[in-house]
Amino acid sequence: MVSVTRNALPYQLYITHLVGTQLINAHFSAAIRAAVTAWRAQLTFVDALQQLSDPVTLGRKLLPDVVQLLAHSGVTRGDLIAHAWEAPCMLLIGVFDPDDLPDTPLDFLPVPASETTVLARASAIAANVVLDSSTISYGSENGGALFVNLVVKPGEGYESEKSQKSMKGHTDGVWFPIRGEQHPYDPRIAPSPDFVCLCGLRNPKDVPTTVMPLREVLSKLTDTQISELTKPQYIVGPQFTFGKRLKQLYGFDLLVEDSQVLFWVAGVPWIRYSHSSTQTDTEDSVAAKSAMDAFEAACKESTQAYPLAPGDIVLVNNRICLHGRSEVGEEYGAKSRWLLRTYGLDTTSLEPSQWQSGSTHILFP
Ligand SMILES: O=C(O)CCC(=O)C(=O)O
Ligand SMILES: [Fe+2]
Repeated sequence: MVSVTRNALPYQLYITHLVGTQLINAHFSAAIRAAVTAWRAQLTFVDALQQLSDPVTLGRKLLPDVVQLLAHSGVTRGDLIAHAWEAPCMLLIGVFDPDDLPDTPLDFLPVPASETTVLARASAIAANVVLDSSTISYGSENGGALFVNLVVKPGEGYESEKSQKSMKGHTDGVWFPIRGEQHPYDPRIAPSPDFVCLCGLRNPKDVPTTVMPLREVLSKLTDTQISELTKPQYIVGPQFTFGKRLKQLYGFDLLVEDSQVLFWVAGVPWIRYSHSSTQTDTEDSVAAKSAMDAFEAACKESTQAYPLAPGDIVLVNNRICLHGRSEVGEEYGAKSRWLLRTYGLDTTSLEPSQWQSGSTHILFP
């Protein structure tokens, strides 16, 4: 017997697992593609665009079709949900055709109304609903827009620079509590997303989105380091995209103290981390800081690259996986890199006050 292992799985099992993963993703991609194509064929462009503004109703509409198409391939919805909580991320290749796009926008908003962006958005909504996830946004990020362009912003200053740069491993919405926990400032504050959905529209230089599976990261740490990361001793601030609005809303220093980086949820490790937004307390936190440094190094060593091609969608599980990206570069507009982003969250246990009033998909705050 060859005793090669990957992530502690015997080699043969590892290969079977890999084939299974790719196969289930391919079935999921094909089912979404077929369901969204059929949906789109019945509508005028204006009606299709209009339906995107109500993701709950659209999701309900698309769900039975996707589930039925999956059943033809021998995949149940339960299989898929289990897979989505097992795999760090799901790469769906060729979900939509990217052949009707204007030039890459110069800002995160607005998302241009084109055939391709409509298909991409409907596909992301379909993917989320099958995973028992609502497609959501936060009122405090980009004005509550459900989808945003991830593009290079021209000009001077921090925002422009950041849009060109690489990103280290992080979870999105890091200032928000993990699902199941309450925010210390205000119980109305909704949880961070379960899934980060990135749709590839353009990526001429194959700049990868990167993912770091948490289990792999943790396998490189000592028990002591893991135990430090689990202690409520870290300070978490809001990521840049949320900061300004949150400060207006709360009007005081927004750092959450006594936060954990690592959580054990029903025996499964969950992560809340961003290099730029997570700090340790001052002098007496040597062990906390060194565990964070080791975590950061382990993330770097556990990085997998996903250069999204136009028409692909990646669903990153924001609890059991970190993500980032390589450097994008200076080019903007024209045919430069362009992703669309939205979020997925299991909202079944949310209180009415955790929604922005009057909205079915924008969370508070
Ligand atoms: O550009 C990418 O590939 C990912 C960007 C990202 O993670 C973010 O904007 O939070
Ligand atoms: Fe991100």
